[in-house]
Amino acid sequence: MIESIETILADVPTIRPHKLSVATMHTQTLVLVRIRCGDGIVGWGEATTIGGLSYGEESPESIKTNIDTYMAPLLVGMAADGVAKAMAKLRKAVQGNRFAKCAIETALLDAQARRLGVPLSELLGGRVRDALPVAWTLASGDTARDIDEAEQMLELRRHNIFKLKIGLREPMADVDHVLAIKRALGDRASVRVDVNQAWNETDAVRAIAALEAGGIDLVEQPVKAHDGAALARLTKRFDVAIMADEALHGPHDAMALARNDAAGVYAVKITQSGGLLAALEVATVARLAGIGLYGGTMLEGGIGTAATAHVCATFPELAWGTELFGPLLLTQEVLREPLVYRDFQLQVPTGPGLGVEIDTDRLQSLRRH
Ligand code: MUC
Ligand code: MG
Repeated sequence: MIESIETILADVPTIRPHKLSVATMHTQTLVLVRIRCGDGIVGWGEATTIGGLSYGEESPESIKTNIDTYMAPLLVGMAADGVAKAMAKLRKAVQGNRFAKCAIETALLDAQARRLGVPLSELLGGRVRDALPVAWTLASGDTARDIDEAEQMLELRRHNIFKLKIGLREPMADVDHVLAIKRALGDRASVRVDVNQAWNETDAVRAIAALEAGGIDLVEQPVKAHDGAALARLTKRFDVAIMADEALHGPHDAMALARNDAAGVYAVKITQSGGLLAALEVATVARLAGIGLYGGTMLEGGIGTAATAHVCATFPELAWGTELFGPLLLTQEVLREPLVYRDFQLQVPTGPGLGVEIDTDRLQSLRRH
């Protein structure tokens, strides 16, 4: 039986300011969900967003309030081993709130996989890979600092894929910044950009042409999330791969974008999709439509990152790797044993459930009171 559902907000400083077109982050707020079950098993889930309400329509505080006030009372008392029934009840009674639903589903699935003694990936269809390529985001806002950071990552053999956050400056100033980094790194790295919806279509055409000519491999969400038609025109116009991120809020969007040939790559995010199983559906639509896959992040800590890793480990094709570096951007670790990053890859945990354990003392010191 589901005995209790508790939500915890934890504010963790980042290792440096993280500059996106929509916000500059100095801390990340983790929303952690702890589900205690009658058989003594405890499951954990997580939701994060970026910059309060600047990125998505759920804030850390709304996620906590909506779980505490509306979702937990619906689920407490239900059978803990009936995850699908619990989630069906939640979906029927609660509109939207994809991030909150994702955190709850993660905790229920973590508990159920622990109960069965299997890694979570085995409940999601089974893993076909044990390690995932991981990109690093260069977002200090300073070209020289970004190049130094990339050189360090290459030296450590931690990342050889770099995603640059742009869209804050004038488009061609951003292009200069990106191409200076690409020139410094050459063929030693894949350089990609994430515009976070900042450009109109005219700016996008000009900037993407220059980025493509300069050897950039991928352009993420150049235009507004709601402008699928512009995204489709850009996808058709350019050889460089165009990725949908904010345009992709779950399986229905995945289907609609696929019908319009609107993007060559999908960023699969568990929170944005509304849960782990919905993220698998997004990936299935992509696979059937010949769209490449990328494991996306909302800069989660260890719990959400491990959950996404279990999802991505089941993908037969993962042409664009992942960006599951969230815990590495944080100054404090909430896991007892950190996730392992080695040889440019994240090792997918092998223990039961998510395969990670929370450091409850550390969490106690980070939690908001
Ligand atoms: C996004 O838009 O993809 C992912 C990596 C990063 O630095 O920010 C996020 C959000
Ligand atoms: Mg993005």
